[in-house]
Formats: sequence, structure tokens, C-alpha cells
Amino acid sequence: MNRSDIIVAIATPLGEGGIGVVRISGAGAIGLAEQLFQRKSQKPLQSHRVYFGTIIDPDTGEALDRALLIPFRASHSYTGEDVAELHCHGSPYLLRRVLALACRLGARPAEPGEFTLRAFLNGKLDLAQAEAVADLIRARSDAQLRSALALHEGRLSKQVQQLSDALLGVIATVEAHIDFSEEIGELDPQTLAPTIEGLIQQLETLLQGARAGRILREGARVAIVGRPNVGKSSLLNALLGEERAIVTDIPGTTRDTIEESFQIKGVPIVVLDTAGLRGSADVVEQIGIERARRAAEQADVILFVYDLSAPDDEADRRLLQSLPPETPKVLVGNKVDLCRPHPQPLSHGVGEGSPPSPTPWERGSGGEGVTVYISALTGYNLNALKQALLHALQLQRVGEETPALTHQRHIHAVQRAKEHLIQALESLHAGMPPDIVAVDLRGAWLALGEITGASVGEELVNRIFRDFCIGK
Ligand SMILES: Nc1nc2c(ncn2[C@@H]2O[C@H](COP(=O)(O)OP(=O)(O)OP(=O)(O)O)[C@@H](O)[C@H]2O)c(=O)[nH]1
Ligand SMILES: [Mg+2]
Repeated sequence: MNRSDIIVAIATPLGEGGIGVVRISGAGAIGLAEQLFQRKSQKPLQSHRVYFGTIIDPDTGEALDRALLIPFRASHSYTGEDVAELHCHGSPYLLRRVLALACRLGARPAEPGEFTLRAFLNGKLDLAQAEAVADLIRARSDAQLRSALALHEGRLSKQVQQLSDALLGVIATVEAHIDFSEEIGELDPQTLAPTIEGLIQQLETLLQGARAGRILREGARVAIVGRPNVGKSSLLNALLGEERAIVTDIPGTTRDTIEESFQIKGVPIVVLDTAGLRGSADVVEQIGIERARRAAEQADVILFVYDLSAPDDEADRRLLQSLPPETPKVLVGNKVDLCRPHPQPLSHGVGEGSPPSPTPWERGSGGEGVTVYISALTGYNLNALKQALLHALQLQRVGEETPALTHQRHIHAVQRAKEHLIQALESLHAGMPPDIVAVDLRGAWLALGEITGASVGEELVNRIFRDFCIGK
């Protein structure tokens, strides 16, 4: 596709409206617009001024509309090229006629996102900012609007640029050791490692903010998991404050995963009640168990429920070990109302009281998560559980500020950059030759460059802009 063509598109949605805008961009765009726009004065057009006149078919002299023309001269325009905007009345038929006129005078219809693509190619925006344009147009909530605007203002781009620059400094040092090792000696891990560690830390902070941002936008996914009949559905109902899930004393009551939303102190939570996990011959129950496992894998936090009144330490321990190790967990000892004596405070538990002795597997589970003893039936200690759940989400370090990382594409790039830096650090400590270290440092730099577009292939760029609408 020729990028020096004059392009034209209807920039407003197709449908009747107060006004409709036809946008023309490219060298000669303003001259082209003047051919189909008649105005009283013959003074030359000035950039960023609004002119009133009549749109005419230059071949026949036929008047089509009374309209406004706004010229933007390169490079002070959206695309960085000459741009003319014709603000007509919002008639789809009329706008299509104006579009056809512009094409007859030498413009061609723009592809989706081509105006913004040109802005990117002309250095008016980087890739992340261009993506923010699409976000802004698609935003459906205040939170989305805020993060789109922050991205568009270049908040992420600036951070990425700083990281890339710092990284470039490290790369230069390492490469000097490849080329001039005789003169400057061996690569010293002691001097380089702290810089790389600092960069890894900054990337990690970005990723944490992204996670918190997603949770605040979409809700934290919390899976209630445990053996059959331990009171998972009862807990769901207690958290929601309504009888949502069926509760019976028959093990295997819940077959399908149930998903509901509520809030704890303004944090949106999507809670999933799942089928009790056990070996079952029942086909439907097996599918339910499969879904329960998937819910556990995708969860931000797992509430692992077990029954204090009918303990099966071995089975609970095995089940707990089979859950994703990385996911934070809250161990929920349920049916505390059936335990005597009660309540009795225990140091390692959270909440008002705890039963006499923790189960052996729980005692040994140290890092696996905090334990809360509750009664889903009476509601005892439910607030302590909610508190523990919020704590497990680790949102404390994130303020009200909109996170910089919101796009999946950007998150993946930061993750890859981080992995490369960790690898580079390992190679450095292992005393690998500088060219090996340099490979991963460059990998990290390229990954970061994909965010702003400093290092992207044409194909990725085209893919990103294909998702745009026509006229943007
Ligand atoms: N006493 C007492 N009974 C409870 C408590 N929580 C649940 N139960 C009872 O335990 C039985 C099982 O509860 P459910 O909530 O259906 O258990 P579940 O884990 O969802 O069971 P499945 O769906 O079969 O896996 C029911 O009879 C509940 O009334 C509790 O805190 N105290
Ligand atoms: Mg159930």
C-alpha cells in the first residue's frame, strides 16, 4: 500500500447525526479539499482555522452542503501530514457523495486505522499511544477511559523509554567487554548485577500494577475448592448473603461451577463455587471436577475449604498439594460450630477464635497460606475470612493510581523482558562469556521496544492497526 497517497475517509460513525466529518490526509490534501469547497474570501487558508463555505461538485458546480473546512498543515496535524477536515451535515448519503468527490479528485479510501498508522510512521505517536487511541474509542467505563488516556499521554511509553535507555547502558558495557576484553579486563558481575536487578525490580513493579489493575477492573477471581460436603456452597451463599447455590448433606451436590460477583471494601470479587474434588465414576461429576481444577488454575486466590468436624487430613493434604503452588491460598476450616470447645484463640489462625488443635498438614503448611476457622452456617468469622482474602490478593502496594500496564500485548512484552534479564543475570553470575550475557540483554531490549514500536516488524504493526475502525 502506498503511504504517500492522499487518503480520505468518513471519520464519524455511519448513521444520521448532527454533523459528519470527512477527513483527508496526505501531501496535497488541503489543495484537494479546496477544489470542492467554495468560500467567499480568496485569501490563502491558514492552518488550524475554521472556514465556512459550500461543498460543490467542481465538475458541475452543483452545491451539496453548507459546511466547515479546517486545514491542518504538516507537521502540526494528527497524521503529521497535511490534513483537511470537512464538517458537513450528518447525512450518510451526503458524506458518501463527498467521499466519492474526494476520490474523483485523486484521493483513495483509507484503510482501517490508516490515519493513526501514518501518525505512528511519522513519529507523532508511538505504538502504545496509537493503541491507546483505539482504547479511548472503545472505552466503556471511567476506569477504561482513565487508563486509555494515561496510555495516550505516554505514561507507559516514558517508563519503557527510561528502562530501555538504562538497559542500553548495560548492553554498551557488556559489549565493550566483547570487543576490548584485553584492554578492559573481565566482566565484573559485582558492578553490573545491581543495575540488572534494579531493572528486573522495576519490571516486576509494572507487572504487579497490571495485575492489580486487572483485578480492580474485572474483579479478582476467587475459587472455592475442597473435598465434597465440606461446605463450599454454604460458604458461597454466606459470602453473597443469599441462597445462591444448592446446599445438601449429600456429597457431590454441586456439579457445575457457579460464578457470582460481590465486593469486599469496594474490591470487586468474582467468586466461583466448584464441585467437590474426589475420584468419581459419575460422568457429570467428573466434568464438574475437571472444571473445578480449571477454576483453581485460573484463580487469583484459592479458598481451600475443609471440614473441621469430619477431618480427613491425608485427603486434604493431598488435595492441597495438587493445587497450583504459585496461587495464594486461604485455608478455610469450616463447621467450627461443631467443634468443642470453641472458641479458643490460636496464634497462627486469623479471626476471633479457633478450634483446639490445627490439623497436622495445616501445621506443616507454613508458607501455603493463612488459616481461618469459620462457620458458613452461622456466619462466624466471615469478616476475618474476607480480610484474609483481601490480604491474599496483595493489593496493598497499589494505590488509587491507574496502572501503566493494561494491554495484554504490553504485559507479555514486559514479562519477556523480565525473563531475559533474569537469564542474563544468571549467565553473569555463572561467569558466562559477555557475548552470552549480551544476547539476553538485547532480547530484553527488543521486547521492551515492541511496546513503543521501536523494535517491531511490519507485520505486527499491520496487525495492530487492522483492529482500528475506518477513519481513525
Ligand atoms: N454445622 C455446620 N454445617 C455446615 C456448615 N457449612 C456447611 N454445612 C453443612 O454441610 C453440608 C454440605 O454443605 P455444602 O455447602 O453443600 O457442601 P459442598 O462443599 O458444597 O458440597 P459438594 O457440593 O457436595 O461438594 C450441608 O448439610 C450444610 O448444611 C457449617 O459451617 N456448620
Ligand atoms: Mg457444593
